[in-house]
Amino acid sequence: MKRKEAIKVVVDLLEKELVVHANGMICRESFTACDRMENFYMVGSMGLASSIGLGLAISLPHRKIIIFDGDGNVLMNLGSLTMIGDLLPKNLLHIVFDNEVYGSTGNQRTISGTIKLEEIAKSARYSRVEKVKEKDEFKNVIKDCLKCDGPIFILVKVSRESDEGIARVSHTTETIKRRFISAIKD
Ligand SMILES: Cc1ncc(C[n+]2csc(CCOP(=O)(O)OP(=O)(O)O)c2C)c(N)n1
Ligand SMILES: [Mg+2]
Repeated sequence: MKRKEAIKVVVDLLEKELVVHANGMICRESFTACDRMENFYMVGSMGLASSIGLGLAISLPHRKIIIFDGDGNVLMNLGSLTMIGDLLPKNLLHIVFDNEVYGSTGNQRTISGTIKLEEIAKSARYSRVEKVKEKDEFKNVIKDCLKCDGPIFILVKVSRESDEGIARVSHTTETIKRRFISAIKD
């Protein structure tokens, strides 16, 4: 499964969930699939989508918070997983698109091929941890997880391909923030 296909699987099932995106191609592919007010696109700050998602989950317990993360991003901020495991927000769904590379900057190898991120999530007390490779399997898992309490961690194994020339997020950072704040108020 390509990362853009995996992203589309989730996007097609979304309603009012708030989605915090890790930086890089994950933002661009989600923006291209469906640009939503409820999307917070992280620009620049690698690793922090999970920290922002955790903060939102604690502040907005009535809203479902989804994190679109990458393996390189998770590895940069592993402490965030342990903080999620300490606070155990029920409304948090953490999805990691794992291509075993820093895809957005030229496919340099990450260590997610040898270090099992799903085992770290289990140790960090996520209430449910899934690892999926196939699209249909991912569809079924995500449908179920959207209905369940968390914190849930889904590791989605994806290929390294990206589309040449895919659009960048065209909003300014101020617009991303303003739209997202109005989506939170809804
Ligand atoms: C602190 C910091 N280091 C490096 C970068 C450059 N950078 C942007 S995205 C990215 C790769 C992210 O990798 P991953 O989370 O695995 O996502 P992928 O691109 O593979 O989907 C890197 C290294 C950055 N933005 N910030
Ligand atoms: Mg990656």
